[in-house]
Amino acid sequence: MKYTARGIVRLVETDWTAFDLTAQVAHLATEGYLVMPGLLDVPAVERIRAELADLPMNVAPYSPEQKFAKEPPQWHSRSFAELIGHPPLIALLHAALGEEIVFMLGHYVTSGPGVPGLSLHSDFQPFGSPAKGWEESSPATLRVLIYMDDLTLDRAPFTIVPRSHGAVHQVANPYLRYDHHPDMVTLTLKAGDAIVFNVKAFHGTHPHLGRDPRGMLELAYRPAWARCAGPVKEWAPEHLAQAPQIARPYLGPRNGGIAEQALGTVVDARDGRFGGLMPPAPAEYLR
Ligand SMILES: O=C(O)CCC(=O)C(=O)O
Ligand SMILES: [Fe+2]
Repeated sequence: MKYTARGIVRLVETDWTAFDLTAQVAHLATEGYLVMPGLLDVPAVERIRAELADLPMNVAPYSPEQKFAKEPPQWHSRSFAELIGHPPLIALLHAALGEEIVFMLGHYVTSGPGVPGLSLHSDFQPFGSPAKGWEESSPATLRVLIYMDDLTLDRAPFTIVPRSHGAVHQVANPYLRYDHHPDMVTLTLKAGDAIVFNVKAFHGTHPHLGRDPRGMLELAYRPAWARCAGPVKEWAPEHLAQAPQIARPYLGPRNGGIAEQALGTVVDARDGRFGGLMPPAPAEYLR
């Protein structure tokens, strides 16, 4: 068994191409994550990479090889903006989140040799934080990571603790981070593959031990009711005005959705439209 400074390397060997939509939703609901193989083809990845080449980037304090977009990439790259409504992704998101979906985040991250990796952490901050404000406080959000280069073992592969999104145990305080967790698994992928995960799941990366850089596109979506616990910045009107048609259904107000207005409402669920309350069972994909 291999180890890095972040812990054990135990590879997930699942054949993701065998999953239909029901199996995908079941895996996401039960395990807290899912891989969508070939979500983008290589020309689409390279088009976005070229459009992002002159996007201003911030450099991480811990490594000059880790860079983050300074501005939302979707207002800089037309192809990234179109990705917000990418039909195969949207089909999965509707199945997992329902009809009304709000796009909450677009991001672009590159990392290279020597980047130390991320300890296991949650992207759910129910009480906010000085660094992120209320940005990560939505109680129901899926993140989508699209890898632009093969995610090999030496290129900071993704790690996650399966089912940790459902833990109510004291060790699942979402403000804690972990290294060397024995239940952590590791994912390697091809360029254009995507990981979709519940932000409550504990995830991270191994260190970047190779020579070749890796690029990653990031998006996040929530169901309409699950607004953040406090105010977040709205998209600028001039950006919304220029957004491609395909992205518009998902560009509702970032602060929109007043869940508590439903308090006291009783819905007659006989017509079967509320099946999302019970996600499909693991039997669907363990078959
Ligand atoms: O770089 C990665 O693969 C994971 C980054 C991460 O933790 C995140 O995007 O929330
Ligand atoms: Fe994260």
